[in-house]
Amino acid sequence: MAVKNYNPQEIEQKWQEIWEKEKYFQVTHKDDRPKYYVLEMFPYPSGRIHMGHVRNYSIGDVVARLKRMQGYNVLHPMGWDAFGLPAENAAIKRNVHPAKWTYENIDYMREELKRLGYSYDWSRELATCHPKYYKWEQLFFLKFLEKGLVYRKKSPVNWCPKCQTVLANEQVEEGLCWRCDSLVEQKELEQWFLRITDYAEELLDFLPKLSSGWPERVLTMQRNWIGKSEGMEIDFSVDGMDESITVFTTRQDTLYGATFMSLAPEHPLVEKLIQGTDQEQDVRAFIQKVAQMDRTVRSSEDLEKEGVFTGRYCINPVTGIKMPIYVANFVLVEYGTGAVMAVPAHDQRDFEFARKYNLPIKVVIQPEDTVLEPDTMDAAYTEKGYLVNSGQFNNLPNEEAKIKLAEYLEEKGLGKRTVNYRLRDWNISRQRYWGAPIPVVYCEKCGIVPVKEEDLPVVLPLDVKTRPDGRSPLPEYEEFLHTTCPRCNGPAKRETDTMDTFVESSWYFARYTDARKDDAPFDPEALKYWLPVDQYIGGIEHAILHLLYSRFFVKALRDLGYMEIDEPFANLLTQGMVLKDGAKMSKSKGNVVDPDEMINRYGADTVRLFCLFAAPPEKDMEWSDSGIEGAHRFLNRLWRLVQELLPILSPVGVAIEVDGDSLSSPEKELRRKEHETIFKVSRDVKDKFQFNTAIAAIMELTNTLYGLKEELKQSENGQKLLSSAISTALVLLSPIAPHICEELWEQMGYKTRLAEVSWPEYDEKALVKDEILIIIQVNGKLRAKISVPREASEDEIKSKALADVNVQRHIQGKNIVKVIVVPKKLVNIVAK
Ligand code: L3U
Ligand code: ZN
Repeated sequence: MAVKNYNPQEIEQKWQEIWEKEKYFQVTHKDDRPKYYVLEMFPYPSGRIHMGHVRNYSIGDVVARLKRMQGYNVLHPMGWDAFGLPAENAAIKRNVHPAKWTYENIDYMREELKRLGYSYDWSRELATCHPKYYKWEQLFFLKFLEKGLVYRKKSPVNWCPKCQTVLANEQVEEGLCWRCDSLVEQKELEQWFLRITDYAEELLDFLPKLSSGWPERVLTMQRNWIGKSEGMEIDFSVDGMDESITVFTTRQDTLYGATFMSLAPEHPLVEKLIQGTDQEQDVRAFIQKVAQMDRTVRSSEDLEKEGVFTGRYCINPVTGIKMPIYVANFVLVEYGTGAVMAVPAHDQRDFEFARKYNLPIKVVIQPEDTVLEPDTMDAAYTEKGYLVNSGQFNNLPNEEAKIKLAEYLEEKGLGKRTVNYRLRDWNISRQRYWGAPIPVVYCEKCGIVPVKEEDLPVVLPLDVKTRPDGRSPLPEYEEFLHTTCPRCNGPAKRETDTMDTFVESSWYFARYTDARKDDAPFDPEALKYWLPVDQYIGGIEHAILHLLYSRFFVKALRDLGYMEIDEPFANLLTQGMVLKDGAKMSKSKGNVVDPDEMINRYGADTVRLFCLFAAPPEKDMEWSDSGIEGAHRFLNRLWRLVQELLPILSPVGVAIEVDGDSLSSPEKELRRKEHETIFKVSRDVKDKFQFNTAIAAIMELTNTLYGLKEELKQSENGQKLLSSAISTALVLLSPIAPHICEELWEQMGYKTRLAEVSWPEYDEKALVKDEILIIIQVNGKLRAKISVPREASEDEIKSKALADVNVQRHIQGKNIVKVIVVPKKLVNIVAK
């Protein structure tokens, strides 16, 4: 009989059509099974699927298919993070409309994903640039506005000159734009802010509750980003003025060592302090100079600390000494209060500043083992110690002194304990075109007026021409700009800023629960059934931005009554990168492997298998040509095995019940291997996602099948066991390489789809190795141990014993006088 060749293209298309036609992966929340919601971070429709997407989405698909087999009602949706700069920039470059470019990319990439055989419920597909999606986002904006969770203020912002837009703090990486690596500038603009800081405490408090499902690394990154510090606000009165300066410090134990004051150049009091002093001109020049500096540079440790004296002094509330007030480049107005009590002996930046400008250094914390002298110190002492030069607090350990000083200062009304966060409110205004319009208008009479709910969505006009310089066409687009005031019906102008695209990705996972709902953002019942996401999978690059914003959104929407959960993602898996020749695959490095090309050459199953086999999901994975060849060879080997045995195979089921005692030894061996494979694969994939070792176990089972098939295909019992073991291999491999497994399953004569089969159970008893250990003595001395089947005959044991290399060595050149076999125990060879 001619054996059919493995033709992935043919079978993959066939099965994708069947799954689609039979709506295998469409689910509803009206279902008795327990639910499982698995989600991968949805892509930007950038044009083509990247191998990084393939890896991300293959991991998700295995989880989805696996959970279905385990009896869950699995929600596995996909959509498009479709607004944003990349689309706009690409569209400008190619001179097409961002909408056209985006929707065409979506069509193209959807086909690419479909060719990979992912088990998505495509009926829930969404694109965030669609008015039916962002309509609800605009509604949330209005609700937030009503509640005071969104506000407008003028503030210094990060401005990317290349992208021509404002960036959130989270989008500035070491002073550079996260998108285009341009140096970020500072600008003063009226901006819309979401009050994420209202939730700082809760966002922090819930981190430990996530610790069982989230990587520790991500929790730490979020904790540091929120940056809670507990300390005090202390007031310093200004000498000769009716003003005081409030500082925030976590080191009130060093208050006696504060010898000068440093203010941020933007500090609101600076102007008053310098007016009419000799220093006025110098300070102004300095402020101008600092204004042009990048804020990240200003907060870096390497910054050359500079400042200028204001001509004024303030009074240290405990020592009474006059502290000169400086304006300094390293103090940022947005951290703490924008004023720092400088303790040069115990803070490195203050130390450098004091040395440079010859300011007094006073030691107030002494370590146990040495004595610090201000004149000989070459760095600040920032460790633990005992208080000195600190009046009534002398000799206290500094941690204790912190508490004592806090109590003392509060009692005297000189300060109060406070908590400070590093987290800032989220600036969501973007001065770009391709985003969701912010639904407010500016009325000459009424000021800022929200658009009426029933007038939503404020549709982003598509009949505009984007400008080559990247600036938004909206402020000059009259039809959009001019409107009437919802309150007074007078003339008004629309807001032309659009929302940060991270707003769209902060709630898309909830919209999937009923993506077509037209009269409300969510269906409460569906929402309640599906949320939270049980397993979220995506790149570590979103550890702070997206994951923090989404957590905030869920809490804010909960408090508005839209949902009941506290956290969006119960478990998080951050997959590693895809490398080629040790470097991240990227266009600029020219080391991109195109998934389409690989699918054309090897088929989707091979690409999926390789992505999962090459490394555990959390680790970086190195692309290798020999690796993908190897994955392909394995699928071919499995294919040929089934083709060759097809005439004797039958759809007996998986891990069939047999009477273990009546089996021959190769039958037993195969059965044991079959159950061992179920055991290993279940162990590796059910709770942890160690697909690589699971695949290795399935490969081993295939090897065993190759080794035993000739012997087993002779008998009816053997044929049954071969059928069972092959069925098992197909079931276990099916979440990873679903097409080939479905095809072979069908060829074996099964009438049900593999996609509907349950995850197999193993039989504990079948795992027991049915071999026994026999000790071999030569002339009464232990020389070897061999293992033989439990039911081996005396003759079999005898010949195996004599063939052992160690035994051979000891009987070499001697005559065998006698061989005594003690059944199941030992063999004694007498040789002279
Ligand atoms: N749309 C956003 C996004 O990152 C996600 C929102 C939820 C904010 C992974 C890689 C990436 C992410 C190595 C790549 C997913 C490219 C979608 C993508 N990915 N590598 N969209 O299209 O891992 O981490 O950029 O989880 O090279 O694919 O990526 S995305
Ligand atoms: Zn008005």
